[in-house]
Amino acid sequence: MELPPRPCGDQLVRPGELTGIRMRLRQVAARGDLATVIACAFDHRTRMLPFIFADTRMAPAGVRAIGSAMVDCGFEKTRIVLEQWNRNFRPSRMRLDGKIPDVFMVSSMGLHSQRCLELIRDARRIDAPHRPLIIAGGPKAVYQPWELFSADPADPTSADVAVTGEEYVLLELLEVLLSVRGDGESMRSAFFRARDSGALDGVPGLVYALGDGDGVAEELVDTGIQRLVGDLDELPDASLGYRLLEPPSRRATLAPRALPAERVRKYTPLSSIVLTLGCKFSCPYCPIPAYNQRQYRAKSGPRIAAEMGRIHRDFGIRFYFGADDNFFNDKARALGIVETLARAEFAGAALRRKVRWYTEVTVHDTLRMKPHLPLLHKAGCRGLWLGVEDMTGTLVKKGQSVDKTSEAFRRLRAVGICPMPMMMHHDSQPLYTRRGHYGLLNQVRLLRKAGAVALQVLMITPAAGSKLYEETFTSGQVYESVGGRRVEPHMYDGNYVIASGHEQPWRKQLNLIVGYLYFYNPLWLLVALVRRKTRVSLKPAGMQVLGMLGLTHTIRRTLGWALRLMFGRIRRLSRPPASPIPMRGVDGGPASHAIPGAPIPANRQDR
Ligand code: B12
Ligand code: SF4
Repeated sequence: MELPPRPCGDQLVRPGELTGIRMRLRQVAARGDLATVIACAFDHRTRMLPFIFADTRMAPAGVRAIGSAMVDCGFEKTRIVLEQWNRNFRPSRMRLDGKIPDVFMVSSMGLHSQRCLELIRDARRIDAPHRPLIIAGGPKAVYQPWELFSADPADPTSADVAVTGEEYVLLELLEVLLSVRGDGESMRSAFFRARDSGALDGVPGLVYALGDGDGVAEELVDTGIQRLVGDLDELPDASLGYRLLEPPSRRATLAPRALPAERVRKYTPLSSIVLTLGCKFSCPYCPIPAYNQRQYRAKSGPRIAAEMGRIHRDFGIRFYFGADDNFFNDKARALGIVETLARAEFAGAALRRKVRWYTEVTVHDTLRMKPHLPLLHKAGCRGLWLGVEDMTGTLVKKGQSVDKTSEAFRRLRAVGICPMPMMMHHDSQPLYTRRGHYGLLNQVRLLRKAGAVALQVLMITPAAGSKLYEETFTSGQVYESVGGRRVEPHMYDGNYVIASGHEQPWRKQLNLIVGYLYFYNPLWLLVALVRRKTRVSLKPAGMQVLGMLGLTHTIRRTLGWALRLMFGRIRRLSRPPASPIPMRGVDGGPASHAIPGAPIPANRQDR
């Protein structure tokens, strides 16, 4: 199921409202002394192609955005802990300036949710009177918030509240809590009072539990779909979060101080940065358009230039990855940003001499930008990831075709921008076809000929919040276990075949490996070295080396699964995971974030 939109005309926060809340919180912050730890959940079993290396060398923008918002509002005592760097971190042992923080936040993608629950479980080991308020957020909370709560008295691993939206929702929540909090009262106690008085029900974008036992949820209240901030220039300065990073270590506890600015680049040489959000296409396997309520949001060129310049000045970071869904989505806006970056100066020098940036686009929109590709290069762009999926357009049509894809790739290469295709393997695509371009290897070959510098091949996998999600389960394609091994959340990353109607799904699993081997191998490394005198010089060779190293991890992690698929018994699910805990909206109707058919509690009269 896709996330439902808010009523037409009510999808966006009023212009200036985020700025207003930031100013109001600054006044309150001066009176309090709130200490906050924000953890980023990360399951190290997900480390393989296509993003191995980038996954740990780019401090995620989500936790940084939340940390930046806290500092911007005056809550300086905030620390960001990345499980990518601190895998032994134990929230039960965290102290900031010698005391247990008031708020513990955890951010998680769906595939890291086991680690997220482990962090919540551990935070709950702190005895109740001293326990911080536990707030969960990030994509897991957005699409499946109920999984962050437990109805099991034997394992009451529940967050206090899940934020199903962005920083604006968190700040609204904090404003309510701080307005009811008494002198010396804990944030957790203020939260319970606010919850019980109904004060949270006017903040769209929250899910909280009601129940008598500590952490045992009897029902979940969903305050609805968030309102989105339309003008991304209103967001707090994203560079602030870099000052909050916990230094990498093997300790369970926190260091006395955050990572010094001069050491930030060593651990995170790549910076992910929000430029635009949203996409006009409606690919049925993708949750992004519905999440954005069909809105397209952007920062202005000057704001982006200033942000890149500041991060470069303060932390020395040169490489930026746009957190875009489709950067070229709106040609005029994209051009505006590109033109600004091409002429921007920072500290007396052209910005483009100091920074390089990369992002995601579609083939269709790249061709619409054809005349402007040289300008894109001049603006510092050196690589684009393109959602090619299936070049023939059989799986999904979003304006791509063999000819169009090849043309887009050739044009990018010609101006010195590396095209990086993202492909999606599916049940009906064979490994190879004698004729035509339908086979996976046929397409990999075409892409290589057209100039692809890196490659991503993933199996189509049900994504929570997408149109196809439920049908993939109800049609019996999604596996529960294979050969006695349960399919775990970290396996929903497209690298494992965990949903297929194919009679020999092990073939699909091996096809992914063969597709990669066909692209990343010593022969093509050699070719890339020989042909280094092109506009992209040694980058293809570098990507070959990284690809081969990454592939060893992919093979090590997924080959055993291929064997299970070959010999093991496959058990299938017949329904998507729904909340076992009854869920309702604030008015007692169905909850916006629940899967249809999930239980709705009878209206409680005792609130
Ligand atoms: C950049 C990116 C990456 C990068 C960088 C990750 C990193 N280390 O930073 C790379 C390329 C490595 C990557 C990899 C993958 N990604 Co990715 N990625 C993105 C992308 C395009 C942008 C993420 C981002 O930085 N956004 C900007 C920040 C500011 O937004 P945010 O993270 O959503 O955080 C906001 C809110 O969620 C909220 N929030 C976040 N945390 C918290 C915490 C609290 C307490 C609160 C209150 C709020 C809150 O507030 C934030 C500010 O608004 C998103 C799509 C998108 N546009 O969001 C997909 C996305 C996050 N990726 C996704 C996926 C599936 C993957 C891969 C599995 C793909 C693959 N098959 O390999 C891998 C996983 C790799 C791994 N081992 O983790 C999915 C996650 C879906 C889900 N339900 O979890 C997304 C959402 C795309 C999608 N399909 O919808 N990805
Ligand atoms: S083009 Fe990409 S971001 Fe847009 S809907 Fe399709 S898959 Fe999602």
